[in-house]
Amino acid sequence: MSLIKTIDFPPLGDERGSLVALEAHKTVPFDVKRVYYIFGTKPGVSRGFHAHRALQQVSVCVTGKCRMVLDDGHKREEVWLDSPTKGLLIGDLVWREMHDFSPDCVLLVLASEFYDETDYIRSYDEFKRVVAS
Ligand code: T46
Repeated sequence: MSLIKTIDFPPLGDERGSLVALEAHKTVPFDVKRVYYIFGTKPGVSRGFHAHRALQQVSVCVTGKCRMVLDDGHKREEVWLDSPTKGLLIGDLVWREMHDFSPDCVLLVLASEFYDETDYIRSYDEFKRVVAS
């Protein structure tokens, strides 16, 4: 089964332009407790390099693009987030890396839980051990 689970957000545009609505349990398959966004990423910088123990997230580049790499401890897959109507669903115990941010990239993330540093696995070796156990 592919690690890449994209969600197509229906564009609700009219003659004035475009609009996307993200609603819990409709376009986003969980209760949204937190929203954050990443912008102004410096040239050549990659981010992420961690997994979460119990967190679901949907990520979307509302402007610009970046390359998302996912790894479940057995395989690695990647996808470009390059459209404000394309979301990427990432569940528990998936290692993620974000690369090749365009200068205008704004990566919006909706999360199922409040911020909790203890939920992070920031060592790839530990991630492999947790996945294997
Ligand atoms: C993820 C990718 C896509 C907070 O205080 N609250 C928050 O909600 C978040 C997300 C971060 N922080 C603090 C923790 C660090 O001191 O902001 C700093 C940067 O966070 P981090 O190094 O985790 O950023 P990224 O870009 O590597 O990862 C973030 C999310 O943490 C992560 O869950 O999936 O974006």
